[in-house]
Amino acid sequence: MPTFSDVPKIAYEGPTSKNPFAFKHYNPEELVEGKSMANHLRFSVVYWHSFRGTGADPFGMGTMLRPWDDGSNSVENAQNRARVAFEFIEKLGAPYYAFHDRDVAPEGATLAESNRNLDAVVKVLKEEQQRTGIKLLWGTACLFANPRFVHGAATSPNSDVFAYAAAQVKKAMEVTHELGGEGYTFWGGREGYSTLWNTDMKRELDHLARFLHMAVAYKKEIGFTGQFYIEPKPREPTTHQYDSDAAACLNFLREHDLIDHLKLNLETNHATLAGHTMFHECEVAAAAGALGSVDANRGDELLGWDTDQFPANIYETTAIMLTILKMGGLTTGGLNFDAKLRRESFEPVDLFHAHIGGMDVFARGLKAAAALRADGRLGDIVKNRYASWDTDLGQSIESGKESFASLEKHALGNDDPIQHTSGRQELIENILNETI
Ligand code: XLS
Ligand code: NI
Ligand code: NI
Repeated sequence: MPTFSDVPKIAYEGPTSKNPFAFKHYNPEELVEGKSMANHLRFSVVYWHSFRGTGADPFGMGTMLRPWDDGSNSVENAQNRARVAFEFIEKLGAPYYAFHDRDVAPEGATLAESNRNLDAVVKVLKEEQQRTGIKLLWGTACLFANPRFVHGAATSPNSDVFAYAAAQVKKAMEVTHELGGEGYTFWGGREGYSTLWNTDMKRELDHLARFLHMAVAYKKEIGFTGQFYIEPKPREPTTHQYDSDAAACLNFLREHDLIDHLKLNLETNHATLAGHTMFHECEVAAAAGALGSVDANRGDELLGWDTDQFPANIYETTAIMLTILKMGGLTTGGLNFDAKLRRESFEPVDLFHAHIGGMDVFARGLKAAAALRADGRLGDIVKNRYASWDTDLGQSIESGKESFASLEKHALGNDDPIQHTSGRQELIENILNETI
C-alpha cells in the first residue's frame, strides 16, 4: 500500500523556502566547526511514538489515522508496519531509528512465542536497514507495559518477574546486536515505588544493580560493543522513580561499580519534570564524562506530565548543542525524537511536519551554539568570571597546596574581595538574542 506517496524526499531548500516539506536549516552536508551537520546531529526516529502511538489519552481513545495498519496484532501487520516506517525514515532522511522489542513485534502467549515474533520482524528490519542504509541507534526492552511488571521488573518484589525481565533483555540485546545497534538503553519503566510503606528500597536498588551487572556480562559474552545507556526520568509512572535525574543515576552507577559501563541518555521533558533544565542535565552528565545520547523532545510548562512534544524551543536546542560541542560531539549517541504528535495531529503527514521541525530547530541550535563559540564574547565572560583562579592564589588552591590556616593568613592580609565581578546575565541574554 503506498502510504506517504504524496510526500517527496525531504530536501534542504534554505531559510527562505516556504515549502512545508523541506528543511530550512538542516543541511546534512553543511560543515559546522569542520564536521557535517548530519554527523553532529545524528537524528533518530523512534518507533514507539511515531509508529505505535495511537493518540489515546486518559479521557479518550486513539485518533491517529494510519491507513497501512490493519489494527491487528498479527506478525504480518507488524512486518508491513516496519516497511512503512522505513519508507518514512528514508524520505525524511534521518540516519537512525530506535525501538523497544514490543513495539516492533507483538507479544505472544508465551515468552518463546514472543521471541519468535520478534525474530520474524527483525528479519524485515534487517532487510530494510540493508536496503536503505538506515541504522539502529539503540534498542531496548519494554519492561513496563505488561501487567506482569506492575511492581517493576529488575526491582520487582517477585524473583520470577526479575528472571522474566532478564530473559527479555537478553533477547532484546541479541537482536540489537544482530541489527548492528550502536547502543542499548535501560529506561527504568516501573523501577521505583508507589509507597515506601511496602517497599524495601535498598534491596530493590541492589537488585537493579545486579541486573545491570548481568547485562554487562552478557554484552561481553556475545561480543556486543555498543554503548549502554541509562535514561533518567522522575515522577512517572511510579511516585518515585529510582533513576530520577542525571545526578541520581550517576550516584547509583558509581555506588554499584557500573560507572564505566553505562552513559546517560538524557530526555528534555524528563529533565524539566525533575525540576531541572535540559541544559543543567547535559552539564551534569558531561562533567562526569557520561553524556551519551539525547531523547529530543520538550515538555509543556503548564502540564505536569511527560507530554513528549517535538522540540521547538531554539534556546533549549542551542543550550544542548553548546554542551555537546564543548564535550567534543556525540559519538555513539544521537538526537532521538522520543516525541509524539498531539492527538489532534492525526494525519500521516503530521509525522513529517513534526520531524522536519525538530530537525530544523536542532540545526538552528547547532548553528547558534557554533556562532556563540566563534564570537567568543560568551566564552570571555565565563573566562573572566573565573580569572582569579588563574592567578597564583587560585592555582595554588586548585593544586591542593593551601590549607584553612594559609588561606586565613591570605584573607587577613588582603582587602575584602566583596563584589569582585559582575555576572553579566543581562548582557549574556542580549548576546544570545543577537545570535539566535
Ligand atoms: C519514557 C521513556 C522511554 C524510553 C525508552 O518516558 O522516554 O520512551 O526512552 O524506554
Ligand atoms: Ni526516552
Ligand atoms: Ni519521555
